Amino acid sequence: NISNATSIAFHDYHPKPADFFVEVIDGLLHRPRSIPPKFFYNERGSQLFEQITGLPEYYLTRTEQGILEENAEEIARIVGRNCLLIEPGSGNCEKVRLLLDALQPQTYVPMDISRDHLRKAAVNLSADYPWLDVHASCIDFTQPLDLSFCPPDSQRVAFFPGSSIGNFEPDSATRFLAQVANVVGPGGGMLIGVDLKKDRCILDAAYNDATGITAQFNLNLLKRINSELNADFDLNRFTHHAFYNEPKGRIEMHLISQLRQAVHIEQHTIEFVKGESIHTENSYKYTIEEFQALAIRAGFIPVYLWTDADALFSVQYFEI
Ligand code: AVJ
Repeated sequence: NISNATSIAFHDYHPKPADFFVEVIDGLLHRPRSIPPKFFYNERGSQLFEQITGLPEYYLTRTEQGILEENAEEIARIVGRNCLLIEPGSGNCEKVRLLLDALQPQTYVPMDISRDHLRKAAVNLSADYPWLDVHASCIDFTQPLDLSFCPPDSQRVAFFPGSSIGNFEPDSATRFLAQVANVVGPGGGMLIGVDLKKDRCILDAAYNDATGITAQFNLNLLKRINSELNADFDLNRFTHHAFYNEPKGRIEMHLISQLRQAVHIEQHTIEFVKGESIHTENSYKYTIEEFQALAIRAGFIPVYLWTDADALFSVQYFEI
């Protein structure tokens, strides 16, 4: 399982693929109805998310990028060079590029469940960073990660950008970070992008863009269920609804049934009353203090953090 360049290896942990049908049916039969946000990202969904990251209202991606770019040297000083860099859910491996020249890690371990995307992304990255040892690992990041292929003595640092942590319920976020802590071990670190609490108008706008790309992104879930699970959702009878739930500190995305209707998925019939919602995503926002407290519960110690001038977004560094 080693590809043809010397600086790249591919490790397959054979992650169990999600059962789209079972999870969708389960989510739709329970009240309140829901669909897990991980299913947004089919080819069309990933394309739409790409478009979201370029929207004027969606400050997250560009702000995090700015923070990483402007502070790359300082981040490298604080994190330390020559580390072994692990990225759970590395996707296209684009964000890590902002750090590699400054950080000069010895080894980079991109981890993703999507085998083909991982392979492509790792090959592209390796071509641009021939000095870097890339160990692409096809794994579900809830699976235990065996890093015995890596130099044992280098400091392990996890990189988890994009406020992906916002998709977890705070309790599962704590459990997930505890697992990360376990993987990086004593002396290890974690560099994580966390979206911050702010004026709700800014948050509401980021998930209700004027051009309706986020609405398309949300509705694409139903399109995907129609084409992959042989369902008959009428996309004109559901509307995108996103709002900041202030008491819970999260953006919620829903698809709202515009009328009383029945939808069929294989042998199942799901009846919606007018105004009934399918909850499709939570995106938690934290204050710096709240997130540090969460990371501390997971076993981390806050070391340093960076934000933009408007304190929209944070990149936080922790150690064990
Ligand atoms: C990829 C989970 C960070 O929560 O902002 C963007 C996903 N949803 N617009 C986010 C998303 C709607 C995004 N994350």
